[in-house]
Amino acid sequence: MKFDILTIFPEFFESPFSFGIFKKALDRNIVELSTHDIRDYTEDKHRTVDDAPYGGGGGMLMKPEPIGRAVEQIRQEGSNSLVILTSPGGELFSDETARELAGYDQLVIVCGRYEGIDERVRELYVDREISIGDYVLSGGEYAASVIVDSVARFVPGYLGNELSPERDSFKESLLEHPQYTRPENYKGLTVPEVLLSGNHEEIRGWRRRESLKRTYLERPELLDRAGLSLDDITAIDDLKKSARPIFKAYIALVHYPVYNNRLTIITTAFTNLDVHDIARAGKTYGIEKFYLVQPNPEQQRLAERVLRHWTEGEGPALNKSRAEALEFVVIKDSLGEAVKDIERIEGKAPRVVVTDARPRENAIGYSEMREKMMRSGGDPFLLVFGTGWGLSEEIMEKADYTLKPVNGYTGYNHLSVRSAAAIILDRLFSCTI
Ligand code: 4GY
Repeated sequence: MKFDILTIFPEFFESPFSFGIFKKALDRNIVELSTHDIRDYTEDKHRTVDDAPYGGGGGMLMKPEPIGRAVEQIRQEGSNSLVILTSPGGELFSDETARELAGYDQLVIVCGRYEGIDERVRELYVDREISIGDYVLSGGEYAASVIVDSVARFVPGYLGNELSPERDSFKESLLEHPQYTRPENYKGLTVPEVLLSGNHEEIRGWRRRESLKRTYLERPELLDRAGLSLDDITAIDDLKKSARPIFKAYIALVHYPVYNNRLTIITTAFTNLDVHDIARAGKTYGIEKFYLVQPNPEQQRLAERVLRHWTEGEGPALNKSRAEALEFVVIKDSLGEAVKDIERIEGKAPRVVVTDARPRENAIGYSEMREKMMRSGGDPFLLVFGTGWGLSEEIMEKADYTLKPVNGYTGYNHLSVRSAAAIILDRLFSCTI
């Protein structure tokens, strides 16, 4: 495997590749690395590599001609080569990309500097644009060295015989289990007994379970891609009983104040299906309590009778899990009463999150909201769903966050509140094993 790096700072690469395993692989001719100074491919007296952007706006861009000339000379036509541009706008680099890139005989890596490169270099020369993460570096050189190092690990022979890149994280989409070396007791912390037991079968089982536990607690989204055995799934089911990411979320279904189709404020009627389905979804996703906000006394009585049917008398015997779901439904006169109830339970007012089927300015996206909830350290949130034609402005205004509407790639958007609630709960609290 040959790495050719195009840069205006070739010296950058002197030190990173002159140590350890990479250096050894260079000496053994497993990998080759050459840096090329883009200035050497200029044709003017000042060896100019940058110029101002058309349309103004300040900053400088990398000129196309020197890069084009360099690529044309360096790229080995006909061989199995690929031209890569490192840029924050590229596809996100991963273990999988590294594995794939290791299949080429030559990687030509163009390091962007200044404000970026002329678009025509992309069009004419770049096969793949790769980003190493969502942040901006002062130059593509940092990214290029990350790519070179991680790709090299997948080049046959790079790690020697005894080590395999497959052994490490990410191939299986699981984090590494904890590791210990001597001393057995360090500052009062001792090595887990099983690792001293010499029982390799048990050690293997312990390591696997610890890997699963770390992944489940620290990077649960990785489990989505992990190849799990039934034993693994059972181990994770056990974990679910003892620990979950810390979040405290409550939901409310508001029947007043909401709009009707002419945007006047009304009270809507109790809907059996909505209450049952949202309760069961809420229970599934770890919601603490489900408030039915309904000020109408007759409607309250009706809702209570339905809930009692399942939670008292014969109900629980007929359907235990449905009873469990409906037991956490509480009727309140107003959203304010629900907030007070949470304050009483948690000793802290919840942050209120509202939902709306109509687009609004400053609405927050689902990944951002999920991160906020998962990283709140246990501070409570109240997720509010409207009925009718949506929550009144009075409620929307007072909320801490407004979620974006649930959408597909069509212009059509007419979900029932129970569908929207299920989708939103899944986006915020799903555990994908
Ligand atoms: N992130 N992943 C990255 C980067 C520096 C301005 C274009 C990244 O790959 N490269 O931040 N590169 C920028 C600096 C010009 C390259």
